[in-house]
Amino acid sequence: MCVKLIYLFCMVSLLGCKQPGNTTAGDVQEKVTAAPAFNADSAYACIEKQVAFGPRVPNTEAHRACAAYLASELKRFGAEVKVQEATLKAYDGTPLQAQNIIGSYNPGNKSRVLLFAHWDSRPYADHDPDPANHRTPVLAADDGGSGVGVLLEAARQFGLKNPGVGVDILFFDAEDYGTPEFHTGPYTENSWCLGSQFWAKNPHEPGYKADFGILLDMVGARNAVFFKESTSMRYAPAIVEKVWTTARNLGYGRYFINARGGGITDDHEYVIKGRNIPCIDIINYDPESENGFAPHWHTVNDSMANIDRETLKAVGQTVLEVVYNYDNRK
Ligand code: AHN
Ligand code: ZN
Repeated sequence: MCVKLIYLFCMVSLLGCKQPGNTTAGDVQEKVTAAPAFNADSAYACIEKQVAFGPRVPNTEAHRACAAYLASELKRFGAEVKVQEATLKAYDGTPLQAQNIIGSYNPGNKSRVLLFAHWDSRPYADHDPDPANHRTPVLAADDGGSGVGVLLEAARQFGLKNPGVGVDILFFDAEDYGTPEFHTGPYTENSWCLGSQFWAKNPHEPGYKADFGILLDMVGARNAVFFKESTSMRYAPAIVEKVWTTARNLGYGRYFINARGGGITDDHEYVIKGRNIPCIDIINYDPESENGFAPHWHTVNDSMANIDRETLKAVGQTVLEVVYNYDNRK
């Protein structure tokens, strides 16, 4: 009788008290789904910091300084950091001193999510309305800076709260050194995405695999629109649906449009084909607009003036939600 009473008392206190450790099934479920709040101010500051170096064009001092900054930030946020150096050949034969920068969380976990963005700046504003600017390097607040800014803030959150799953944040170099519009020689499609092409053939870890990947490209502009990009839909339709549904449920449906966009040559293509990892590209590209990309794209106006915290929040919170909710045992 006495033992039974003690047992009853223990059960009541176990169920009744919401102390740490005394979790009910409902609490456990809540914990799995609780992504931390993405701080858009912090992402914005990361973009400002990159832009302050000047255009991060390969073979320049700004590029070297920014690479050191990115690696040290990832370390500061608790990631295991690797820097992959390579000399890559540009469309015109110029040797580019490139660095792919990788920050890993839970490196021992076999189940992994790959989050990536390019960090280099385009050497030519060759889409500027003024031809006099075509050889001016781009500041790349949006085209380069924004994806990195969002992922650095995500990294800070991974350092504060373990996402459980393995996460690799990969900053690709030399994405934007593609054949310029003014070049009179042959146009080569594979002149873009040089850093990801190299990495796909020489991953930072032999045989590297991830369950899926998400590329962020131009995710910082005011009123950005993310359509379901074609290559993503072909190779990773389930990931597209997961991300777009998550965004809609968070109230970000005005950014993540529930319609198909065009196909974009981008880093995800090389990660998909080279490493057999299903990847998607979240990219500000409107198939119904005149040139598809935002008006500041590859112009001297790709500055902080276009960057909007609300867009950063929509993308960043969606990515955190997907990562913290991902459980490959489900
Ligand atoms: C092409 O223009 C072929 N691809 C666009 C990839 C890109 C450039 N993303 C950012 N800058
Ligand atoms: Zn670009």
